Amino acid sequence: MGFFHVLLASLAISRALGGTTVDPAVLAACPGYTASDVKVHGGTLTASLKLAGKACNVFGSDIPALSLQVVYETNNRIHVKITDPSSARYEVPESVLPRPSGANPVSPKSAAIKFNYTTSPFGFSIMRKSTSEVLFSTASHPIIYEPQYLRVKTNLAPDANIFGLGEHTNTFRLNPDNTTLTLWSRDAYGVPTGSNLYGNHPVYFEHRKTGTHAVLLLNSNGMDIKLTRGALEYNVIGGVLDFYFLAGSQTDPTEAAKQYAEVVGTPAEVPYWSFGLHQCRFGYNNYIEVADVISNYSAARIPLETMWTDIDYMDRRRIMTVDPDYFPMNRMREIVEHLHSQDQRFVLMTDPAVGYLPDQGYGPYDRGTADDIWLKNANGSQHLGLVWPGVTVYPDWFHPKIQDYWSNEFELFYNPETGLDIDGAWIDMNEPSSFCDLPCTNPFQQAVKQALPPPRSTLPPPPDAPIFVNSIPVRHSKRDDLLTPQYSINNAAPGGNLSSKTAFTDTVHANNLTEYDTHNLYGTMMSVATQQAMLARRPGLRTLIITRSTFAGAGAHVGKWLGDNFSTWDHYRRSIAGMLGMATIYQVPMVGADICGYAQNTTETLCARWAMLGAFYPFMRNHNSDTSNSQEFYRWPLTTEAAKNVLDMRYRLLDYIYTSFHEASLQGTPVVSPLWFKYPKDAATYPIDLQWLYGDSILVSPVTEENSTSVSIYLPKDIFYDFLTLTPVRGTGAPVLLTNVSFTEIPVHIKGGAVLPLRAKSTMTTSELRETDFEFVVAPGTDGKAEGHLYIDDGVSVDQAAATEVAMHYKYGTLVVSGNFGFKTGVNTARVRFLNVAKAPAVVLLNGKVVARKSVSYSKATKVLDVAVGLPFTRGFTVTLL
Ligand code: MIG
Repeated sequence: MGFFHVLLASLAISRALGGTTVDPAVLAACPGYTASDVKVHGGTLTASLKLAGKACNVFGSDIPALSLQVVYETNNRIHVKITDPSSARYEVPESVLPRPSGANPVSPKSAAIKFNYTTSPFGFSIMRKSTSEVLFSTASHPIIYEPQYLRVKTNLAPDANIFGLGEHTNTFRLNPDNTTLTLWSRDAYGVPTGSNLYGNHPVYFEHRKTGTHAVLLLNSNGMDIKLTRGALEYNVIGGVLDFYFLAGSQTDPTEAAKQYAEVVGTPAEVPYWSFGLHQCRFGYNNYIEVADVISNYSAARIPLETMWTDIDYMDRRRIMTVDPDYFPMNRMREIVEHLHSQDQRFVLMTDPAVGYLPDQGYGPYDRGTADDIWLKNANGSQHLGLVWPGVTVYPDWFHPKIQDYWSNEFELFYNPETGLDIDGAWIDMNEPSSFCDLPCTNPFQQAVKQALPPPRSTLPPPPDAPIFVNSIPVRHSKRDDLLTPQYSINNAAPGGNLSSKTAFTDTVHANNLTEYDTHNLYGTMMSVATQQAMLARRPGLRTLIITRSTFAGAGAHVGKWLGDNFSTWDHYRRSIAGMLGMATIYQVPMVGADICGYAQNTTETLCARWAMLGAFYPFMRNHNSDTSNSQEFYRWPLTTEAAKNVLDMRYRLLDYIYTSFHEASLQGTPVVSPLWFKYPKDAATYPIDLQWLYGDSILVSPVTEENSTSVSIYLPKDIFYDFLTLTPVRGTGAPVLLTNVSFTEIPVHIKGGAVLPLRAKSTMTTSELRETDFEFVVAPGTDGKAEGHLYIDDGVSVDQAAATEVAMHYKYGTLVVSGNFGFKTGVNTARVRFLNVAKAPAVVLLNGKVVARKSVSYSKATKVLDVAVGLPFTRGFTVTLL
């Protein structure tokens, strides 16, 4: 450290714990680059960039010459890449994130945005052509390009609304004043606001009244992104500058989401059952407790779809084993068989770290060693970490044999005949996490003891392993310092070191890639390998995989939970922004926070409120830490009732959200979104992150304060309908105070303009739900029209032989349901409910025939007209109100 202090002091840089700040005078002396040799061919521009003066060498040596490549890849996407032609710098491998094609550039004339540049000093900007607005501009901020430091700064409008740059627990709309977003995967217990968390998504959406656009910096190195009023600044410790500028749209933010999905991939479809209720906890002590929870849910008549088991099941915390005394295989198999016989499901946790247990007959270690697939130290030895089983090795997801290894381990342990027939996989600790504080100074045995939970059996002595080999910095090359680069990102891990509590950054993957460059990809690569392993076990079947660490593109493979939150009202509220970040911005829509809170003790009312809020996360799971009081929904009367009430809503809406997911998988349309997505011109919606839309048309507005039975919600100028009473509510673009919201109710509104496909009743399992009739709720908009979609398939197959795709259109008193009914549901349409009907129609026609009086009912009080239909859902139909 002393060496760096001297060095850095001479550059007038302070390297405080918690990030590096640079003296503005030093930056002002940076020369930037001059562009020359500019060549334009249709939608492609290339140029050479030469250092424009004396190097400033802020955090290393300025690279004297760079290459610029600009491609108008589509009418809405410009790709700007700046590389060092003299050396192959690390770039996010195509194998991890395949790039969209740039092979057929479009003409700049047809593009919605334009790349402009200045030659000397070189700077560039992106302009929306239709309005001439500058969306991004490096003007007056010279680019800095060094081996381990990249700096790009763009001007922003002072009132810019910026979203994204997560994972974080900040407000959804980022505070533009002095906010630093640090991207470096971290096991972030307690998900502290303002710190780097598990996932990394270097993309932001900027929304203005005049439009929404998006910017992705496709780079997996550690970085700080700093927002100061009027500017956004990237400080990156490696890789290349690889920007995608997305035009988005002047009118519809959804276009920005779709364009982002074109770059990182659209979300994976998940099984129908995965929208059921999931129950989990860390600290089920034995198989009997697991079985009891399953029984207690059914006794309480709360529909439990999937039971989960945390690392408790493992033998001494070793993956791919069961504890022979507490979770014996035959009993665990009995549980899985019981669940499956009841149309319920089972998910288990798998960690990446494998116990370092040479010569002990531990198959996962021995087979991996035989295949040589572990992450390596620079000297070629196995890199050792400290995780649940004690000393561990880490799979290297870049290794050519890794998929076979991982699939084989899944096949052996999760074998339906001999092992645990899981329906989905839960993958944790994949930042990757380690319990070691660099440089692992605790006496090793102490560390192992601290790492493990209060023993319920006596721990074996730890193996005699050379853990401290890692504490001596090993230089990767003369040039790069992989352990302590000069620019220190604001990593919140103890001591702030990049290698703290994770695999060391000087470790090496196959192809000589370093952990320094690829750290942020670890969780996503494990996700892909796990998806493939699950597909290999059950060919052709979709699966549910929930990961903790993600990078851009992860959603194309897996879902994610938001990590170790607390059972607090603050984390209850923050979870909404967390969900919106993942689902709306990052294209990871299968997302939810731990309902009722993970660490600390929840309360009856917090858990009741959270059950209801969490029913409108796409992924609904109650999960708890090992040291917290039990919090299954049946534990308290209010919570039980709240959960039942809201699961009734969630299950009736299940096909609606399933349809939304299907559309997302095709186009990247968000499954949940903030209000501003639907009301982009209404500035009052921009900061709102305590209300959201579940699917296109369900507005969720939970009570947000402890002990409160009221909530002030915002209703834009539009028409809404109370979800339960179906009565119309006019929004005026002002706050509305809702009072007397009991602890078992959550305010939910239908946004006018929707035809909702609901199941006529909820059920105890999603299998039974699929056998339940439909009903359609017609909720006209202010223009008197409404529409919706319904997509149905078998719910589990990757490739569908047949699907039902139906559109519902309503206008001027006529509902038309039409489409393709390829998938046979075997159910009927029970009824159609028309909302906001001013007076009972004289006659109702169903497919042109008069409907009998007794099949029509009208309520003056609610203005709801119910029409019994009773037709098999095998072809379209029309209902006309005359
Ligand atoms: O070091 O498996 O975020 O959900 O219960 C903690 C035990 C490891 C962290 C996960 C949490 C899980 C816990 N895990």
